[in-house]
Amino acid sequence: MTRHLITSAIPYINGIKHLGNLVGSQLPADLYARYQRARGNEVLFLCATDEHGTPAELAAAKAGQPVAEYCAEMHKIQSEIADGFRLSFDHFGRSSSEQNKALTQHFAGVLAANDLIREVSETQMYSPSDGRYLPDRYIEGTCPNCGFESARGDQCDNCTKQLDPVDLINPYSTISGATDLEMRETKHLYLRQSQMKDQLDAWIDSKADWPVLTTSIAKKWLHDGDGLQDRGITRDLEWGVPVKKGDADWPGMEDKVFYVWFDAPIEYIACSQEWVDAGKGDNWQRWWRTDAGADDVRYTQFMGKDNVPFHTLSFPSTILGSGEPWKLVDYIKSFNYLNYEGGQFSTSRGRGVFMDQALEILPADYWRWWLLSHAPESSDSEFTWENFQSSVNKDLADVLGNFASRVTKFCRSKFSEAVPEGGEMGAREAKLFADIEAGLQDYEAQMEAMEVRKSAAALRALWVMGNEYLQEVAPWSTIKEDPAQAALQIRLGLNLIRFYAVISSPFIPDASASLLTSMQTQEQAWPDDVAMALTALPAGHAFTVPEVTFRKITDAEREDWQTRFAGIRT
Ligand code: B3M
Ligand code: ZN
Repeated sequence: MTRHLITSAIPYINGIKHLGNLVGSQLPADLYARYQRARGNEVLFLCATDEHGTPAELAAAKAGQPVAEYCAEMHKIQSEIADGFRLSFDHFGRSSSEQNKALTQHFAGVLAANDLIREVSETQMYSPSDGRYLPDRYIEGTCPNCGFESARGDQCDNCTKQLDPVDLINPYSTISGATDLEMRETKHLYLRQSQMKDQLDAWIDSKADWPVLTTSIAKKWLHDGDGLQDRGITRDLEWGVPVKKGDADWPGMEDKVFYVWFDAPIEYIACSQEWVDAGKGDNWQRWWRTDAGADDVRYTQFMGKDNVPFHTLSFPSTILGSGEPWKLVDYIKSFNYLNYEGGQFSTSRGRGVFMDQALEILPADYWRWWLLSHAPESSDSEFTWENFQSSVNKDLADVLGNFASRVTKFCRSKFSEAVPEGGEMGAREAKLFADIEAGLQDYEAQMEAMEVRKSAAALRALWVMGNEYLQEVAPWSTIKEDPAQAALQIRLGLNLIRFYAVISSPFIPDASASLLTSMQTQEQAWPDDVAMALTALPAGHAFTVPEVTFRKITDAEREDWQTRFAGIRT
């Protein structure tokens, strides 16, 4: 038995995530967690909301709520939607937790003691009317490039030019509209990542089995230009983890908080403490501390490609730089982007389908299947309503759903609602067993390798084998001359339904559970022995005909959704 620690990138708190976010981290992480549990391994699967930083402050201000209240509400909403998609987190934590605050301050303290933090003086926009320094996004003004009047401090939305707040003509505070902004000198902390460069380089080199997408991004940051740069880890905000060295104050840093990307990955660890404190587990150390047994843990992280630098370089700098026995990640699975109908999914522009909307129109399994079978692994992929309709209708309704329905209905009408007694298996059945065994091995290998699309294809191939068998042996014809032979074929068909329910559960957990219920069994051990698994339901075992497992999406529905989700979410 292996112990698997699995984390998904933690979604920002500032709103409901779209399907592109979901397929880039949480959903494939769930697939892997469910698979490893199904194989009998011990799994700790963690996720959380990423609650600090400017985006959280801005979203709360827009909602007219205090930021703590906004985060608490949004956490609850995101948590419910995660349940709706059947994301099987052992704990869904919050980066604003007390546990994360203490741990973040602890790491800063040990990094400082190890001389890996330096203080830097910088000039930054200060707003006397607001009584605070303004982050780039809190400053707007006229773009020096195109004349657009509400260009942001970091970028002009009109001409896309990257800007520095000092470039803006007539800059003003977006908080109060104040124009009396001034440049002031302020001190910030930098993590000396450049000191860790060789160590990180050697560590990345030792990961020959990682996806190229992951290592190429890490290498680029390590070697392009002047190489890995030190990184600012403090900000002039109110909402965040106050800057301290462990429990001790940090002179000159009284009004500052840590940068959101410093504390967010530390939440992976803090989340396991939250899990224990919530009474769901009793020992987080054996997952995270190599001096408490975590050397035996296999730790896998899932994320979109934009998050890779922080997970391959920044967070490892924190971990390695601490000099303490923390568990480092063993494998980083990263994803490209999912596009939407010829453009990008976009949270800020409200473009695409958002997680709550998706669940309003169809159950989770339909989405899980499409998203995972089209995961953007080797390149970006695209969601179109046509492709969604055709994949769901073919794979789920025609192949899997129809198989379950034909076999059970035929049995009910020609025999009874119980597994029929049957004759001896012959050559065709032996071939099916062999095919299924090989197909299952392929499926397992792809799942182990986290090849998400290939896993989906391998699973579908197994469903197809059952259909082909049924089509060939045609029990509806056999029954006329040889009822015992037809009974045998149907008995095998019923066993295949149970087998499919078991092996498909990581992809489509609800459909799997309802097929098992129809087959009136809870026997869902992984089919290590295919011959045994395909004879598990004995003659006389009662079942019921399942309700429609998967229904087809009609053209009218598809057109309706296409129109409904063509616009901008407000
Ligand atoms: N919240 C970015 C994102 O949701 C960020 C991930 C943090 S992982 C520690 O894409
Ligand atoms: Zn401009």
